[in-house]
Amino acid sequence: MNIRAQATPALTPQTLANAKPALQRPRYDRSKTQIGIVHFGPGAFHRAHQAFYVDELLAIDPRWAISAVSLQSSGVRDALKPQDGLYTLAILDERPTYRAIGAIKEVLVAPEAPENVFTRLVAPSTQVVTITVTEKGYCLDATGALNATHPAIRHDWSNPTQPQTLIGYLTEALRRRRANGTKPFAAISCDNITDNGKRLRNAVLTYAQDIDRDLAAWIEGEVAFPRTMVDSITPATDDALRERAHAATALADAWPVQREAFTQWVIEDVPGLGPDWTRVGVTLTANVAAHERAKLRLLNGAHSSLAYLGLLKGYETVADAMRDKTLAAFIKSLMLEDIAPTVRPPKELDLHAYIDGILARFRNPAVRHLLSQIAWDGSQKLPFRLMGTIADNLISGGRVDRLCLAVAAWMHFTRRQVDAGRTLVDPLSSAMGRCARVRADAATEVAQYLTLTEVFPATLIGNSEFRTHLTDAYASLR
Ligand code: CS2
Repeated sequence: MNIRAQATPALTPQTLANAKPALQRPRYDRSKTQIGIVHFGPGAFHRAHQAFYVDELLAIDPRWAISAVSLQSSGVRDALKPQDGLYTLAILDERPTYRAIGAIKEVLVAPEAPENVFTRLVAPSTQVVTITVTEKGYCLDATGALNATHPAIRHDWSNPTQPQTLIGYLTEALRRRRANGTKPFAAISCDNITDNGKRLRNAVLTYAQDIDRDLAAWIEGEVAFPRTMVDSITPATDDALRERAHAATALADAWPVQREAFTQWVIEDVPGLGPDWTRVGVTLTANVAAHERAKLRLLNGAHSSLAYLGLLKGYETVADAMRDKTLAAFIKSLMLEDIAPTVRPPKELDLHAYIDGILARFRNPAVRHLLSQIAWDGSQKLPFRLMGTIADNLISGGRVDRLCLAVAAWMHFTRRQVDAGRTLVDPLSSAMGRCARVRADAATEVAQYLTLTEVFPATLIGNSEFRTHLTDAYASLR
């Protein structure tokens, strides 16, 4: 339903005062905020997570408003520009709450006006760049290094002042800042990638070295690329949310976002992070790795396992799948017995309580999280979420059969999608489609998937114990 078509005022700074009291207003004067952060990838997760923290921050310090940059599409800009960047954040609990987020001052579409993006990136007032471009946005190869054969990276190397990629934009912006004598910004990856700060840093350094070795050396010595862990379950926006937000606020919001009440942001404690993030509940620590490993392997590993197994059983949402006692028990055992032993949690984290908390979050009936959304981009997610755990268990003698069942479920999911003529949302959809079309015995079909070296590390491809467990799991799901 197009809510805008009704005689309902749209959410704007002017109409905000007339919204129902249920809509929490920004606790600061937006007209007095200045842009101090550039964000790449203004998707739902950024707007529900980092922008929420910044909205809290602006009530303390007006220097940290966001200029959001989309590297591809204009959808978010088209939706938020008429709203002057305002949007509704629905916090999904037994009684949902609604909050007008004012942290985003503008949304730029890089291909339309790249120099506007660079103006923001090069401004001395911009001290922080945050990033949620999803795993595929970094243009990395199977080893986590910059993919030098990636067409967009090849383009940027040939046109370094007119880039298309995140890596290209960051490098060119840093080149201009260095040329102007401006201190660098901190580049803060907020994507679900193992050691995200280091992988981003290495990708930028590899890219920069091919352009200007002195620039690369300056970046290496001067630019902070802190590691982070981010967490909040953020279902994609749908018309049901637009209608709920409209009913609760009496305003029409073209693109509200929603998330669970739980949110966590852990950033590596290094100099030059811009604002005092701890004032809004962000954890600064030297030991991000422990938080990240626990979250990526336990929450995200369980999420992907539940998604593919749940979809094969015909469920639609995470909560639906968790109501299946067999599946819920499987996921709990997978987490407690197969994944937890590979996690070295922060000393302050009670792992069992953490796992129970994740399972409770999965069961939350107020959060309608589509399994099909989690199933997107499996080729980019599984290496971080399951393959490392499998590799560790093969070395330690831990169980891999249940982990392999999850991987086999991903394979069968791709086959079902292809057989049904449904879209495979994945950067490797073509290669995965070729695997899915093979009709042979289980071992042969599995061997075809094992040619996907972006998904399966060489150590697993060459491991006969892994191949046996994976083939058995695959055959059991046929
Ligand atoms: C989910 C994540 O869609 C997915 O792949 O597993 O977005 C998950 O909801 C977040 O990482 C939770 O913090």
